[in-house]
Amino acid sequence: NKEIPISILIKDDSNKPIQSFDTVHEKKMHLFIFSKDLAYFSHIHPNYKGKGEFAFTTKFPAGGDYMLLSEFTPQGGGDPSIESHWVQIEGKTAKKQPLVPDQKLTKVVDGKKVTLSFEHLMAGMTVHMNFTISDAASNQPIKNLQPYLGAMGHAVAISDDVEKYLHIHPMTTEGNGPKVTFMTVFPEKGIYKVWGQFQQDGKVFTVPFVIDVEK
Ligand SMILES: [Cu+2]
Repeated sequence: NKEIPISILIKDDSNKPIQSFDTVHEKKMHLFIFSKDLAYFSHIHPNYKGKGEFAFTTKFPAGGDYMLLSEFTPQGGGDPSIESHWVQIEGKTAKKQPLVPDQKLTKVVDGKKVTLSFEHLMAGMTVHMNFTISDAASNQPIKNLQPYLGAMGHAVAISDDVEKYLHIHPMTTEGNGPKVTFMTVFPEKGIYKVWGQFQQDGKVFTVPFVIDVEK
């Protein structure tokens, strides 16, 4: 619960700082923070200071282990690099939250009712994940989503052992809601936590689901 300044230095194989990074989805770096039990999630855009160094400050909600996972693309480097690092935060730890698959894939977040649906939810094959968003109070479909970081939404999925990570962008966007479809392949069966992030009226909302991917 204290603001902690953190810097990340990106070096190449010969230990030299990488100087230039491509802007991808409007940012040079996308950083995700997960608590070990995946109860806590944060998506941050560190500032690029130059000479390979990115910096940000953040507050961790409790003591314990957190994974910092960054995505960045060295200029001319093609696919994004994904690097992760565990940090240990001092202080009183939170009670570990068990990761249990949701029985009902509908959540209400910030006045929005969000339903997640799939055609097939199996490892190793293409999965279409549909997020359907309505106004929780009026039950009316939301049709005025705004692009968030250059897409109609972003989704991140991570396995319960915090080993397998997926950053998923929507397929061709049809309008501005109420349905946003993402396409991905889960590499292995197991329990994953998924966070969908969308924007309406200039505000980002994040909706989490815990899903069980079959073999
Ligand atoms: Cu980002």
